[in-house]
Amino acid sequence: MFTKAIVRKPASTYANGITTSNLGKPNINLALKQHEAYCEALIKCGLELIILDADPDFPDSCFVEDTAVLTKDFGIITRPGDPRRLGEEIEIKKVLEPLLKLYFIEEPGTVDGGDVMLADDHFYIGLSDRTNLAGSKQFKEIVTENNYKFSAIPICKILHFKTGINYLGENNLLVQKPFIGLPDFESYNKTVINIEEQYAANSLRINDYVIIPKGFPETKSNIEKLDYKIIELDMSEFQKMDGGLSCLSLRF
Ligand code: CIR
Repeated sequence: MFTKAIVRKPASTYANGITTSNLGKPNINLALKQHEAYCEALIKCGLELIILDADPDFPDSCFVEDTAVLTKDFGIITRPGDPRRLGEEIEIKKVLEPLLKLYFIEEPGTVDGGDVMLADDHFYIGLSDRTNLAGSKQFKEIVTENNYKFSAIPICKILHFKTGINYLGENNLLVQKPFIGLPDFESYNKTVINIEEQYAANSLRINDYVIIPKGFPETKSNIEKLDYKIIELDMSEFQKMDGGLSCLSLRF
C-alpha cells in the first residue's frame, strides 16, 4: 500500500521542455487542469499529497518520477540523464531527507526514475539514453544491499523503460510488443499493448485502482478483465512532452 506521493505543478516554462513527440506545443492552462485531476485521482487512491511549487528554471520538473526511486524503507536520489534536467533532484532531496533514509547516484552514473520498475521485490532497470551502466551498477549495489533482486535490461526506441512496460501487481505486467519475448519476464502474466495504444503501457497501479490514460479502449477493457478498478485521465498535454502517468508522481 502506498500512503503518500510527491507531485510538482507544471511550470510556466513547461512548453520549453524536452520532447520527441511531434504532437505540438502543450497548453499550460490545460496542463494545470490535467495535473489537478491527476492529484485528485491520487487522493481517491488514498494518498496524502506533498505538492511542490512549480520551478520555471526546470521546464520538465513536473515529471518528478525521474528524480528519485522510493520504497517504504529508503529512497535513491537519481542523477537525471539529460543535462537539462540535472538539478531537479535537489528540491526532491530536501523534501525526502526528513522522511526516508537516502542513497545517491553519483557521477559518472546517471539514472532516470522512469527507467526503474519495481515488481514485488525485484527491481528492473532499463539501460537507456538516460540511464547508463555506471548508474545501473550503483543502483544495483544499493538495492541488493537492501535485499531486493535486480536485473538490467538494455532498451532502445523508447524514452524510458516504463514507457513500454509496467507492473500492475498480482504478477500482471502491461507490455509493449518488444518486451514480450524477453526471458526476464517469462514468468509474468502479460497484457500486450497494441501499437495504436502504446501510450497506455504507462498505466499506474495505486492501491485499489489502476489509473489509465483516456482514449485507449482495448487496454482499458483488458485491464478490466484482470478485475482492477479503473480511473481514466486525460493526459494530452503531458503526452505532448513525452510524459506519462507514472512520471507525474513519486509514490511511497
Ligand atoms: C523528458 O524528456 O525528460 C520529459 N520531457 C519527459 C519525462 C517523462 N518521464 C518519465 O517517463 N518518467
